[in-house]
Amino acid sequence: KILVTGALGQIGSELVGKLRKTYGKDNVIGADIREVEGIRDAGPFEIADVTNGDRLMEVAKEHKVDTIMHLAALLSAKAEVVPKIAWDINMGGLVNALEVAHELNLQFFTPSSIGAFGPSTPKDNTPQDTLQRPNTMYGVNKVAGELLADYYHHRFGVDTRGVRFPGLISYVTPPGGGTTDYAVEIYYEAIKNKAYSSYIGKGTYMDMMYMPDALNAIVDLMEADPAKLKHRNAFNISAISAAPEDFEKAIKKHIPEFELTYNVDPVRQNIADSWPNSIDSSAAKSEWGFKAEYDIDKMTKDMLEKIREK
Ligand code: VAH
Repeated sequence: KILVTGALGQIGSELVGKLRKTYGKDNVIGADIREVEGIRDAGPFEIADVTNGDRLMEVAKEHKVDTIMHLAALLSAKAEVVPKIAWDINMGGLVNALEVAHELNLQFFTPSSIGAFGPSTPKDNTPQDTLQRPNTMYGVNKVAGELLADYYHHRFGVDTRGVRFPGLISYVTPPGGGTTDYAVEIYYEAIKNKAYSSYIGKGTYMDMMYMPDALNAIVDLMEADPAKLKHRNAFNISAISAAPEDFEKAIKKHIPEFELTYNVDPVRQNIADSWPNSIDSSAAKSEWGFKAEYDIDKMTKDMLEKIREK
């Protein structure tokens, strides 16, 4: 049985569905700080604030879970607006979730991010093991989170695992407060207005991945043979390295009159500039068989179709 925190978020809302399809509806408990109409019709759901460790423990015990997937967090741009709150949620929530995993001997997953790298990190084909001195609160949270999850593994034997997610692109639940969110907005705007004004500038490369590949990566990593894992928190994984003009090119194949313009937001541009252009996923490929199915053209075709259906 799996407890998923952040169940209403960009990853959590689709991860719960994927896990219920894979392991059975009643074996996946969604938890978030609030509930939405009808959420309990889809399966077990609990209201829990991850900064309340006792509540998290109570929910995990009540549902007799054997795994916790901790997705509740504030993303990069939002965290720069409220850094202290981001610390409390991102680190307070994480240590509470790790304590639950430790006390109840649960398998544990939490994502890191390309945001765990900073301006002094090698930007092209960023290695699995390299310098990590991010200069954003989110990045500080992600590096500290990686070290904390590794600590619970080597100190207490908790089976903690994680991936460094690139920017995730999905059509189900739009992300909130991220830096890579332009790559989601662009598809919605392409359908609605055949135009989009990007807050990230031309030539700004970042790693990206379609949500189905991200969800498969979580399941594949959690099901991997632990004896083969030389790394734990957290594996570099990426599918696409792209700049705004690459999305424009891919979209124009379906909507030829699509117009991309730029109105750079310095705050989010600074964050994006501090991140790698492309990361090296070879450790994930060799240690647990990571593979991505969607390149930018295959993702674009599916995104536009699915958004049109919505
Ligand atoms: C963000 N989408 O933009 C998240 C993610 C790699 C980016 O961490 O903050």
